[in-house]
Amino acid sequence: QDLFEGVDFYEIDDLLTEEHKLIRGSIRDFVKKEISPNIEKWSQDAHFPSEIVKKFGDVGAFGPQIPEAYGGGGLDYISYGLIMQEIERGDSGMRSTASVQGSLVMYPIYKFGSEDQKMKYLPKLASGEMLGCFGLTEPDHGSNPSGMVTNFKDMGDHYLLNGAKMWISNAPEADVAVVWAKNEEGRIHGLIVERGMEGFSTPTTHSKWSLRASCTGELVFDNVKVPKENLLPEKSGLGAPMMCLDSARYGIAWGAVGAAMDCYDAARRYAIERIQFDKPIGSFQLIQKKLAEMLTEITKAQLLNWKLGKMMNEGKASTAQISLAKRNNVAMALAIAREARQIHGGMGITGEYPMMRHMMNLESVITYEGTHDIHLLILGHAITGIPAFK
Ligand code: TGC
Ligand code: FAD
Repeated sequence: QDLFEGVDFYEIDDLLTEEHKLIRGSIRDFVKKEISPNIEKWSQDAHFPSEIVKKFGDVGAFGPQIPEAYGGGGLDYISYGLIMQEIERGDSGMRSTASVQGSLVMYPIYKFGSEDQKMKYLPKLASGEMLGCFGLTEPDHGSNPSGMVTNFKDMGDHYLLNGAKMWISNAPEADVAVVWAKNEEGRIHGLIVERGMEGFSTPTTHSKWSLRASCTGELVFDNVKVPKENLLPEKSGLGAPMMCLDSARYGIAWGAVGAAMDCYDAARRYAIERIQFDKPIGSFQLIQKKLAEMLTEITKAQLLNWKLGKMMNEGKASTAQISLAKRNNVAMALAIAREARQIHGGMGITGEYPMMRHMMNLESVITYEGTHDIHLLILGHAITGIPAFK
């Protein structure tokens, strides 16, 4: 039974509106009902529950920050963050499904798409009638996406797309892919590629030890004819996918706090219940130190998220500010998952408790959307004005 009640040591709830708390409550209830009872089995079986897509749509988890006119929730960025936090409290892979759909598929179509593209895709993506994925990373270009080789040629009445993307969340089940590719001049553009287009395939990536309930795959383009109206017209260059990443990385900063809270909550309960040397292990100072440090780090991360959310709402959060939060919060969650696992002793490695699953999931989260070190370098660039990437 999922007994989670939330962590709010600093009364950060005072900074939230009634609407924020209602939204958080409804997603928390959803996670307890739809995700927690099943997530261990889905993860152990490496099963992506495709029925969750429609359910996410019904509960408003897809594109909460997209205007209602296009089927989104019309909500602010703090609501969006709270939704990601609650879903990742359940599982990082489930949050991946939702954040890719909202920030990496709906957001670019909303921000860079034509009115026809918005009307065609956004309502269906918001309702979960369609699932999308985002193709930026390639086998030879991960941290350095500007080196991508996937390309398209203007054939007069259509574009011809060739290349491959790797490590793409949702790919094996996606109906549409927002794909970043270079034109003949080497300029990056976004294209909407639909399942069923000839020459387009999405092989599944097997044998992951992480995000096992999320489906990951490749996108392979072998002379795919893409209609000209599928090019996102309003922005080109690497800045376009990077703007999508700003939104998704922000959601991950909140999501990681959810995973950390779940691990802390489990560890606190276990420390009080588990008896060794005739006492609850929570009476030992070493265990209390672990719990006190977890609570401290979660509280700091919550405050960071709230302030970042305010800046996102005002449109003034910088990429480096988002990097700081993503980097800090994911590393914090991973450290807490490890400590919480240790507090559970041998029981901690089983699926009876969530920490080991969170810990393995967070190894992907600390890698995708920019690795821990790439975010450090983004901060180094902001501090010194000197990019260390090249
Ligand atoms: P750089 O020279 O810095 O920039 C190239 C052009 O892009 C512009 N730009 C931005 N514009 C708007 N917003 C941003 N955040 C921007 N960042 C960069 C920049 O102004 C420049 O424009 P222009 O007009 O001058 O050309 O680029 P670089 O090639 O040196 O690379 C910089 C670096 C390394 C920081 C960047 O490429 C990076 O962040 N690498 C990490 C790659 C990454 O995060 N990939 C994520 C793939 S998607 C994913 O992982 C989804 S997982 C989802 C899930 O399952 O939840
Ligand atoms: P590399 O770039 O090869 O990096 C390897 C190591 O080198 C890292 O430690 C890195 O920090 C370090 N490194 C690289 N460059 C430098 C440098 N200049 N200075 C110092 N160190 C450096 N991508 C998508 O486009 N869409 C998705 O939906 C998506 N989903 C994903 C899901 C999962 C489960 C995973 C694991 C990845 C996903 N990714 C996705 C890809 C992800 O964004 C990349 O894995 C990530 O950006 C790192 O790229 P890479 O794996 O090629 O590592």
